[in-house]
Amino acid sequence: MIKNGYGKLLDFQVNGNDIVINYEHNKVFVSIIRSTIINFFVPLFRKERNSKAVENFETTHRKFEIKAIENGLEIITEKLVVKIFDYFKTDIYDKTGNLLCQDYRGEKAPFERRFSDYDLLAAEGHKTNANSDEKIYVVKKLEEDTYFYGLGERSGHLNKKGYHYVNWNTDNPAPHGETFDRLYKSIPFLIGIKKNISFGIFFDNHFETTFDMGRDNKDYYYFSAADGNLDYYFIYGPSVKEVVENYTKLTGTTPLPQLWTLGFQQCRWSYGSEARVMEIANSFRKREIPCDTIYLDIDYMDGYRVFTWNKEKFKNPHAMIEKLKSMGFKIVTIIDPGVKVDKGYKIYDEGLENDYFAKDNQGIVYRNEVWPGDSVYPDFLNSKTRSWWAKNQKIMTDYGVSGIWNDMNEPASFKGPLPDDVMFDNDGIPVMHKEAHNIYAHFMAKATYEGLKKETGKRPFIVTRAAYAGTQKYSTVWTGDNQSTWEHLRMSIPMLMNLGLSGIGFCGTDVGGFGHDCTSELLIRWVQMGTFTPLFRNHSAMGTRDQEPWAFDEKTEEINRQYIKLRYKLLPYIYDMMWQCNKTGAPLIRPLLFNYQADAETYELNYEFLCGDNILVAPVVEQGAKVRTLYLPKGDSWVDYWTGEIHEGGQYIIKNVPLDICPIYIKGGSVLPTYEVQNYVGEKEITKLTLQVYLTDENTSSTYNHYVDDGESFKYMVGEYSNYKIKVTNGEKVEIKLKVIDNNYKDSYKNFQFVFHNLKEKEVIINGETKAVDDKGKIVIIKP
Ligand code: MIG
Repeated sequence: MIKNGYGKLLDFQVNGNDIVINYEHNKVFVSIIRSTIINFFVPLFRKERNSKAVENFETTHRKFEIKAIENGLEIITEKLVVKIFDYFKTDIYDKTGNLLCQDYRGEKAPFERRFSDYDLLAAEGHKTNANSDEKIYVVKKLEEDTYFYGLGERSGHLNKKGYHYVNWNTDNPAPHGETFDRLYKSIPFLIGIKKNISFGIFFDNHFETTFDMGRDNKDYYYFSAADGNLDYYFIYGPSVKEVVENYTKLTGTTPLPQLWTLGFQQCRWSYGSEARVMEIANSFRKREIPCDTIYLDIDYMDGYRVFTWNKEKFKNPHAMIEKLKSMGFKIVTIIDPGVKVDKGYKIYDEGLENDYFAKDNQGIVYRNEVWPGDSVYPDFLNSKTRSWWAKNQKIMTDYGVSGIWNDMNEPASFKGPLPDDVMFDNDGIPVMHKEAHNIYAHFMAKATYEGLKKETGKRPFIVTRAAYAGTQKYSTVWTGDNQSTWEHLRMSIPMLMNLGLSGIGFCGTDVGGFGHDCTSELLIRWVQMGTFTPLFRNHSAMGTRDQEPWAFDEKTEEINRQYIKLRYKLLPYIYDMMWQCNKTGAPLIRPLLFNYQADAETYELNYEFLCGDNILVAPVVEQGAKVRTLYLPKGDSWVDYWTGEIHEGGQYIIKNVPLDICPIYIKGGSVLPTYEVQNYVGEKEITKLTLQVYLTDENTSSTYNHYVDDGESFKYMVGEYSNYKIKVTNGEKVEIKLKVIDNNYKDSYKNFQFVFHNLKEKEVIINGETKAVDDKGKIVIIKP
């Protein structure tokens, strides 16, 4: 529904994959993107589609039928039936006639919002109805048994039914709570499940948008925008997995990361001198707590001038970083968008001279204030600004920096928000801030990605705070300024799961919490959870108590070490899952429903998750907890990682959770590839892959794909990787087939070791040969 409405359907024309529908008051364009993806486009603001999320997406000619029906038309693809009527009312069915998504036929009727009998607030012009002045809105009928997910980074529960959210990238330093309707990222992608059928709606509009999942009125859900085009995709599953796969086909998947980025990372606002950085680095090595990465927060700079160093605190950054490299550490430095207004400062002068900054409506470079004081904002929507910014990365990589951390890119501003009419040149199609805001960070990340790629030739590592749909192509994200509270540990789990479902495969939270003082117990429980999240970074704010793994007591340190080591042991598994994520969009951290959609018991599990296909984690999220209740989904058996005990799926169990135990369950039949623990990636030459085989049910078989490459370059893109297929059949005997599918990575393993769990003295046959297991009855080594 839009301001002028549509009126009656007059006629329609078909042109390749596109259908143009003429209404009395408007034209609607429907495109058959795939048999499972339909795009609806009404050019209310710009004539052309103006997506910043979808790049280089090719469609070939699609097969579909179209026919006129009473008051409308019907489009039939291989998977969907789409009926479009007068007033652009649209109903979408699957091929067996299930109604998946139906436009609501009534008027929007928000709940009453009362102030007082004499409605002072309303008289003063305050809105009484949510979003009644939105320019565009689409209202869909809501059925009771519908569950919602996605929408990026959100506080609150996993299932988004009953929530109301706004997409407007926002840096709000107050402790994030369930009442927050907006955070740093805008990902207008909603997933629904209704009667075990899943679909997605991607509303590709980067103005301020709103999603309301039945909060306004239990009979409908809607999405709306302050301005821009109506441009949305209906994406069919029927599994959530396929919806996510299709969405990431459109917006891109997470690129394969460098292996070290999956190791442990230590951050702090700020390690502000070379001496302190070295002290931290030495501590990790001395204490044998694995760690790959140390971050430098804003204080490494000279007066917060981006691309500079405080040479008093860091006399010779290059030498320091070389030293750290020899110890196995990679350095990631923060780079904010705000450029200090300062004549004689190279970045400012260059930007000014070449017109790289955003301007006010009078054409004067716009100023606000951020960390460096008076600052200007690079116009990242401009390709020439991006090329310049990309080149600036060389300043950092020449010092030896391995990754870049982009903060404050909502963009944040200390002197009030940027006015709507701050102008971005946007390659000659000027846009106002209200159109640029939500995609600002996206283009900053893109520029950074391209710069790092060019300068290092390696897979870029970037962490960004703000993002839009599709930013996963360029950057990892973290969830900004959480607090060291139990509530925030809890909140982070559904938040990361929904980020994953929203295409962001590489994400994490500040482990231990950013603001506020952490406690030993909270850090332990947070590290246990972080072990299984893609970005595993401990970070805390200026002025808070120390939060490094050793900052509390020996027991806390020991448990930190134990879990961080577990992470390094699991690296090949986590890397496999990131490889899968790159191919299909399937996120590492995901809700149980992603793999067990037929089991509706999984739909509202907020505090447990799957780490890839094979590991279920139910972190302890309460202070002092002695037990943790958790659900094991139907359809598989589950092996308690700690005790080896086997549980049937489809039941709740209660697990004792002393401080050092985080409940971890391995899916029956799993093969988990593991490495020898290292203090950092590359410390040891890995010549042996250990395959942990979890045997449970008799007469079952399972397969696992293991991927390996050099872990840093782009050579895998020209085929330099190896891929192994492992098939396990658990019958009277245990039969293993280990096959090399692709064998183009020259430095691949020399040995494979199998570790059998629950073997029960069965005969083991590997690639047709009976193999002797060792005295523990468990280990076989072969050279293929
Ligand atoms: O206004 O760079 O979310 O991780 O340590 C605060 C200082 C700016 C906010 C980031 C946080 C970082 C901090 N930054």
